[in-house]
Amino acid sequence: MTFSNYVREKTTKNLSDLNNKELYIQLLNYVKEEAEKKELNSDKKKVYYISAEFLIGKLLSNNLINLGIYDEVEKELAAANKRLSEVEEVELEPSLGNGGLGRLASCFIDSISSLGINGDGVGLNYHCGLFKQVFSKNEQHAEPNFWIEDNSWLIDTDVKYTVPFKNFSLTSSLKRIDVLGYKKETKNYLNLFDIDSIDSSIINEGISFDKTDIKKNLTLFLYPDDSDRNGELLRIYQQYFMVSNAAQLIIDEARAKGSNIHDLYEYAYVQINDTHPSMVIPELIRLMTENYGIEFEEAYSIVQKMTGYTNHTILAEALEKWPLEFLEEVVPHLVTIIKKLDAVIRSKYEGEDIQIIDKYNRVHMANMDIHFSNSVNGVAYLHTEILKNSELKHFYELYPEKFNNKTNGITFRRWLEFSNRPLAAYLKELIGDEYLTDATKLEKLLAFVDSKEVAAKLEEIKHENKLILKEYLKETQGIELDENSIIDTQIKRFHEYKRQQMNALYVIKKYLDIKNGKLPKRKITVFFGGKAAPAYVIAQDIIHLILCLSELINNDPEVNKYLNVYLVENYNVSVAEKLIPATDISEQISLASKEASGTGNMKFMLNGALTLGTLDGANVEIDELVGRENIYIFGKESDEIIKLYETAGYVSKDYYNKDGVKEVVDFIISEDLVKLGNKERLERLYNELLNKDWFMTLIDFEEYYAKKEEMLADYEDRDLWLRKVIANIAKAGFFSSDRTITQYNEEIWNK
Ligand code: Z57
Repeated sequence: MTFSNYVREKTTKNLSDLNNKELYIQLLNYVKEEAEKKELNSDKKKVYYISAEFLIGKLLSNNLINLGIYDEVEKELAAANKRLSEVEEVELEPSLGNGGLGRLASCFIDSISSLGINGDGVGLNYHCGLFKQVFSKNEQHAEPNFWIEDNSWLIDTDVKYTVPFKNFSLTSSLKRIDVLGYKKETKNYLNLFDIDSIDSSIINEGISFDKTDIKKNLTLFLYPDDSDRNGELLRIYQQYFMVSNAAQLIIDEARAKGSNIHDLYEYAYVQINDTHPSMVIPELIRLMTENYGIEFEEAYSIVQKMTGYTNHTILAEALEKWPLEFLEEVVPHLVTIIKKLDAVIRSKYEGEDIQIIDKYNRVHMANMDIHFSNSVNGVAYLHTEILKNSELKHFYELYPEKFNNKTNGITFRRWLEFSNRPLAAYLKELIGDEYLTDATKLEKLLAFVDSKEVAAKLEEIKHENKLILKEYLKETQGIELDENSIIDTQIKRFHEYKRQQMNALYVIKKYLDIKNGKLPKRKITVFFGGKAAPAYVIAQDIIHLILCLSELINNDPEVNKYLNVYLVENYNVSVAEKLIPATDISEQISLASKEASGTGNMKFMLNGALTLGTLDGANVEIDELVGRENIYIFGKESDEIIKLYETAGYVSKDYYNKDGVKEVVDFIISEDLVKLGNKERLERLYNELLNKDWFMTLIDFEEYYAKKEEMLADYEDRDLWLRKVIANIAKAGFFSSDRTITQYNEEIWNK
């Protein structure tokens, strides 16, 4: 049934009689009914992708695309004088993730479903999700983001489990979201566990709330840390609640299919996304031994056959180590199992650094995962090599067969087909639509690298996307974008290792250049976007610096003709979908060895931006695929950086004292800037850069500046630039999450 007929049947009205909100609700129900008709995937073995985060983004358009009815619905609406893009605006964005890790999980469930694999996501239904970022006085403030409305994609079920804690038990309730594969007859679920007694009235100002009453707060908020951690009890409550529900679901579903538990590994595979779900290992063992009379040794060897651990970082602060006393306070029944697992390892192996419980009585979650799973993977080639050769060296020596790489990927349905309609349409015209199911087919574009016509068309599409972005930013953020400027974008969580502060130093240098009469050939617009964990002071200071620079530069008539700087407010998936297609320069400038993979880098490449980056994470693979002539690489390499850490060989003052660096860094505490901001913040950041600079901002600054100048010069050679653009799009196929998931499926889940 067409959408207009559906609406007529449900409401006796025509599309033109409904407003955007009403249309949204009708579309939501229409899609949900279509989804209900789909069968679940039903292969004997089912994958459970357990993750504390699923940064799914808005679902309406994604579902329309996967159902194959986006164009049709758009046309029907247009005929009624309605715009689908305006209806899409009505949907609130679910914010169940922080950044890359959560977005990866969402691309993965899209691909699992699109490949027809039997695999669900399992996580938590945070009522406020990640905080909403608001700027005032050039600083970030955090506010709760209520994203669940009466009409939503969540589907109630009557699945309930009892989750035991030390002093009480909680009853869960399971909410589901349909995960529709691209043009597939079958579907999967995203399972989000929740409790019915959440009480948002305990929220004080901002996102502070009473941490003590678990019944009221368990799934109220997502922890706002990304690649860094806050050791709080509530986090343990959340994690255990998530995995106990997951483990009970897994066992129930396997039993329903005939498992006698001794053969559980034939019915289920659990992918552990970072260490947040690691307690699923002892919890499965606990349930098997307590409820099904299985011996401890057999229980852990069953679990060992059905779990895999994915590592997403080498940053020590992000590797979870829970104090045993915290676990005792929340889940003493699990501590019993963890201690037994620790004893098994202690009796077999000597090395202190591979034990589960260390001498300070902290439980190393990753260590438990590595011993009691059959697969350990990194998320990009370089990252996995670093795990094997340095971070997890001793584990690799013990279990070489467990280690494997799965380079991350992104779903092209969301990150091309939906977010860049003009490019997707043109690609279809040029090379057909096979790339939607076999992304390597994008290589057909290579035949057009020298085509002036294709180059001109791609240039036109980029311009069109800049105009779409301009309208969006004007409406939502009050920003006046110059669509004729070069767009240079760094969007990701704020973290020192990602070095937004180095980009800010570039902005300062450019500002000083312009003030000194060294003018750019063409106007440059620098975009930043990202949130900082509220507890991460230096990251907040970096945000402050950028907001101050933005105010200074955009209001200086001498400068704003050549340079604009914006930090977009509340960066999220929806903002990314607009910024990426309009961008020319993709900033991927992390300190080499620190960014496990990155996935934004892949999205930009696919959308025709060129990468300015270090040889870090998946940039290394982009470089290899496109060739050095199609990417802008600068900076020290990972080996050298790792050595510098080992020898404490980096002294930031040595770099600061070089010509041309000092005046740029000093500008942070100049009168011009301090008068726009908070002196304490700017001085703290300045002192950090001078005296510590743990993530080595200054080590690559000069090379970074020079490489960006080269890039800006190349941009003026339009033929040259667009040839590179074509080469990048053509080679992006490797980064489809369909490729990544095919590898997980063949090399881990069904090995
Ligand atoms: C997170 O977003 C990532 C790693 C973490 O340990 C945590 Br906690 C959150 C990111 C990495 O920083 C990215 O480099 C990577 O691309 C992404 O995970 C997905 O693997």
